[in-house]
Amino acid sequence: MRQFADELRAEMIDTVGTTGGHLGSGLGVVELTVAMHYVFNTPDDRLIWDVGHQAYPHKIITGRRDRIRTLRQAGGLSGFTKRSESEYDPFGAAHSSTSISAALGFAVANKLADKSGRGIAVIGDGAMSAGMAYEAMNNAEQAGNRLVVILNDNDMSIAPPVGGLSAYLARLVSSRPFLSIRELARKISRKLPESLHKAAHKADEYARGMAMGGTLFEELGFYYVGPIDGHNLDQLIPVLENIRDADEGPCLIHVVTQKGKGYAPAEASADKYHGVQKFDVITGEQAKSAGGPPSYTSVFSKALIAEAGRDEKVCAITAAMPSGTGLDKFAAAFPERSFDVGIAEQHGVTFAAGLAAQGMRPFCAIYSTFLQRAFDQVVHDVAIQNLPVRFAIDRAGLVGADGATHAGSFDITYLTTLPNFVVMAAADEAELVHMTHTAAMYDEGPIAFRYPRGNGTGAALPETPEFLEIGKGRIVREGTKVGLLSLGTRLAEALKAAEQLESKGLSTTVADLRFAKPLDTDLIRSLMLSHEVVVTIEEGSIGGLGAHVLTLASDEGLTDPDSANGGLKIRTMRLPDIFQDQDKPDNQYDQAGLNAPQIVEAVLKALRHNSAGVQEARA
Ligand SMILES: Cc1ncc(C[n+]2csc(CCOP(=O)(O)OP(=O)(O)O)c2C)c(N)n1
Repeated sequence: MRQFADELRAEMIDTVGTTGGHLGSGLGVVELTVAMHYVFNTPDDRLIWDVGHQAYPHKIITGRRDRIRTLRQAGGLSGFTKRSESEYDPFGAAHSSTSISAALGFAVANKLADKSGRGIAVIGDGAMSAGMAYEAMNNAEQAGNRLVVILNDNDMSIAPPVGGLSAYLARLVSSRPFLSIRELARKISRKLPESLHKAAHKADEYARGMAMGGTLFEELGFYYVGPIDGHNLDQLIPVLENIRDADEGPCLIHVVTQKGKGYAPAEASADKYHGVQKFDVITGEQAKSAGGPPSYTSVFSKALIAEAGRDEKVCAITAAMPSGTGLDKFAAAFPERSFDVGIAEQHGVTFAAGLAAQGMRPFCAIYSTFLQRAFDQVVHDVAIQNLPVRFAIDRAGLVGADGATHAGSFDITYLTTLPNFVVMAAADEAELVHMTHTAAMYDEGPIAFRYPRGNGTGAALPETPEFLEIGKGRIVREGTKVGLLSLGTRLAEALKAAEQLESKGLSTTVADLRFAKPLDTDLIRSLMLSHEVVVTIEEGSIGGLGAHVLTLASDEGLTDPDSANGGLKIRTMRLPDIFQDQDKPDNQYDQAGLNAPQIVEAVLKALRHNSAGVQEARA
């Protein structure tokens, strides 16, 4: 078993060296993965990895070794667990803290069907900071011994973990030595007759309660076992076997592991190689990114630091993503105005609402995909009360290797539907600086601005940021026949398309709308009245800019045959109505049909439709 674990670890290091991806978390659970598959009867016992980023060793030993080097690439294995990939992935993930709820669902379904399979959740200490984990534990009783929770405590989230729970787990670990085999035997021996065992168990709990208080998990109705050394197979296997054979109610096994275990460069690095580029296995040196313009994240981070320097009410909130959002730099500059709330987007948003109601100027920096989790807080706590919370929405649009679970597809749609909201999208990094400033200055209500993953366009950054007039776009290029209404960073593609259209004799206007809400109705109306074709382009799902522009046009009768511009043709370009798999972002936009050639094609098609198409249809 030891040798098998060592080989698995080596295979994983070699793989991620060639693919890049999540390394530290998987290295930390190599022994746990081996032990779980050895002891439990997967796939009938449903093994659910929280987040799923630590599941590479699990993938290697569940029939996917031959494809493991396709991880995170087009057509390859997902970087997370995925139901369609294997019967050993009973539940897909990528957003955190869902595993206990899902495992409970499996356990209860089996109970109802009188089947023996368990729901087994493996959840990290970072993921344990989210409310959902507690909501699930609060209901766990229903599952009886069919629910097993393995708390994989490596004392790390992506960044060091934060808050009272993390301190509590650290106290639990430091106040109890790892259980010895003898203690284990005493604690969970099945050899005792049931009644004696129950009495012994009660006495044991009582004694422990006297000494240090029952653990939080015991208070929630779990049978707590731990802490256990998660790299010691001689300890892991008997514990898991005992739990497997126990008739005790829901169990929580507290396993202590080390992120990055067994690979010196990972163990030595501050983030334990949570997510890495391809790297040299011998030296651990990661491939340098190609260089080029600064990332949107870093431009935002600098811009916000400048705002906070001018205004002491500016503060910032991250939900466990300080480096991903650039707020690590903000925290270094303004530690007392920076808040990492842990993986707790919902709490983070309502916390920001409270700060705003008390006169602060909070910036919630949350990826588009993770803000989804806090939608009701955005509606109920922020929008209805019209509180000036600023939302800095990173990773907007398609994100590449992380695939559908991480795509920022929906925020334009879900935010523009809310009364009171101002919603902006940056076309380049200079615009991002203006938008950060505009958000800082705007106290009338909630305001959001979105920007993509990756490097900017190389646009010169403004010395002094401008306040953008709310609800006003800008004309970037003037023409007469075709009007391209762009929102966000597709502007570059819209400009390329305009060049190509011009070369075909189609004079093209390009507008950068800046605001998805409120819409620049004057600009849109005037374009619609003076151009033959108007096309909206956005990096978001159906229901966003395109829907609002169409609604405006229909409300004002701008496309009616008897209107001033009767026969106007409007087309909307947006993300397709599917969950797109991982690929390089450029390819993803190609598949989505949002690159310059496809914009040109949409315009030509609209014009053809005008002459041949419509007549054909009428005939
Ligand atoms: C809802 C949500 N917010 C943020 C993230 C980003 N994220 C991915 S892994 C991770 C840290 C998880 O820490 P932990 O559960 O302790 O697992 P470890 O990586 O340490 O094994 C975070 C914050 C996420 N996946 N889901």
